[in-house]
Amino acid sequence: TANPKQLVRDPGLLVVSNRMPVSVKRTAEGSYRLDKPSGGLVTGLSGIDKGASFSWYGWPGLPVPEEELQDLRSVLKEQHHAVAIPLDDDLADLHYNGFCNSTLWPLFHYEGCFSYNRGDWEAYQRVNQIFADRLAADCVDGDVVWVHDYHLMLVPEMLRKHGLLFNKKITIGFFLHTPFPAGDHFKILPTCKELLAGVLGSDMIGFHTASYAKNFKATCTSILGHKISHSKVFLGKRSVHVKVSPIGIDPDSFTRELAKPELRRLSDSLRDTYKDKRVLLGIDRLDYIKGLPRKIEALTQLLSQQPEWIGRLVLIQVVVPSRQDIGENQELFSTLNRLADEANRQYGKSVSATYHDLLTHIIFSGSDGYQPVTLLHSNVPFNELVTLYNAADICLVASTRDGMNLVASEYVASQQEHERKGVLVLSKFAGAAEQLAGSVQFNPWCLDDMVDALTKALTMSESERASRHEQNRKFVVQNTR
Ligand code: GDG
Repeated sequence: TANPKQLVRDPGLLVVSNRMPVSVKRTAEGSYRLDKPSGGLVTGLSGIDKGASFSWYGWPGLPVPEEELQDLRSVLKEQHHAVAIPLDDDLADLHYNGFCNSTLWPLFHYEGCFSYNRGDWEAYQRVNQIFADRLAADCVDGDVVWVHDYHLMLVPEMLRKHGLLFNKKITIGFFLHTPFPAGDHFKILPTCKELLAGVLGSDMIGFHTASYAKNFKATCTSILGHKISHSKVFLGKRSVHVKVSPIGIDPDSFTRELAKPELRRLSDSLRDTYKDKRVLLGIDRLDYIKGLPRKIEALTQLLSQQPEWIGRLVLIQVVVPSRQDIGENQELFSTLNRLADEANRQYGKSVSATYHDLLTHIIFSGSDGYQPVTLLHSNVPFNELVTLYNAADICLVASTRDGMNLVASEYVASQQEHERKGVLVLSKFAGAAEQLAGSVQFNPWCLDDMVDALTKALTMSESERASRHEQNRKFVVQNTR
């Protein structure tokens, strides 16, 4: 069912992910607003060369009636290279909140809240088929289709079948942004075979780390019986390349932001507010994989065991709202508020408790009292994000599992011109730990280990900070996106 109009365009790159690079929001007046979502996938892919034949396909995030979608289409395409694949609300819910985020997300992050039901799986198959059908209709000979992440693992094989049917020569890539778990764990999933076969419809499959790639290949052998080599899975007549390509950031965008006088002023004000204190910084989506409660618990334990840091050490933790329909995330938010209140009551003195506008509020109200934990439940604009990265002495990433973690690299990029050379304290279960060897690494399941890592970072000599930073910097500037 190819569209004849499409046949004349030049071959190009079609990126596909669950969501488009912009989210569509309905305004109170009934029109639509387009927002840039915060999240690793969109940041990671924002450096793609968006030539004339580039399109990014995804679900718009809300049901849009067909007649209204027509108006949106040209804005999406012209301004964002985006193509909306509409989904029925109930189907989208079963796919996204059901199979994607109640089954695959916890499974891939080794979380015990994993659940499975056939209705969600059917919705997952249906959504993947809708995506594959749409792509097949739009593809022309020579196109490269690059499918992203755990939401769309069946699309490569579905698309390959279409390609064979219509004799179109397309190249299919797949990249997984999460960890790929060990085979013994993956086979908990009743539909593990179908998912593997779905991904193997690709010509090339990419992972952040060597261990995810190794797990994937081993699983292809143990579950499907395929032969493998160092970088290939063999499927009879065809072979699939398996590649390790850790996602990078654009360090220059941080350097450019840091050079702006307004940013220097904000960063200096923040440093001035905390001049007699050390600042630990966390930037995470609200998600149970990010180890957020542990960060507050580690700070509290450190203050109790080393009281000389009371009054001299603070944690500023940005918690970006995310996947708010997930029950675990709602509970997590209450837990975080409770832990922060307890820490502040136990060790803090005379400060106002709520912060709305991050920088102005911190700068103007933080100086006279002591609030060990400042929790900011909001999305912060890019210039404030860079200011925080730049002004913090330590960046703390405590994920219990994380595909890569771009925050770690962004912190390093924002400390480049900095005389303090801040320390990255990084969970050994974030993919970034395989690359950022200059970080101080710890096991987030062991609070004592985390406190030791923080203590090491706080007491490290200037020369060790500089050499660790240099090791990290080399990776960040060489592995750009
Ligand atoms: C998934 C995987 C993998 C966050 N808050 C704000 C903000 N952000 C930006 C950060 C960063 C991105 O969002 C978060 O990326 P992460 O990699 O840390 O985490 P996930 O969203 O879980 O991403 C992850 C990634 O995909 C890429 O493959 O690394 O492992 O889970 O870029 O800067 N940006 C702004 N305001 C915020 O408040 N402007």
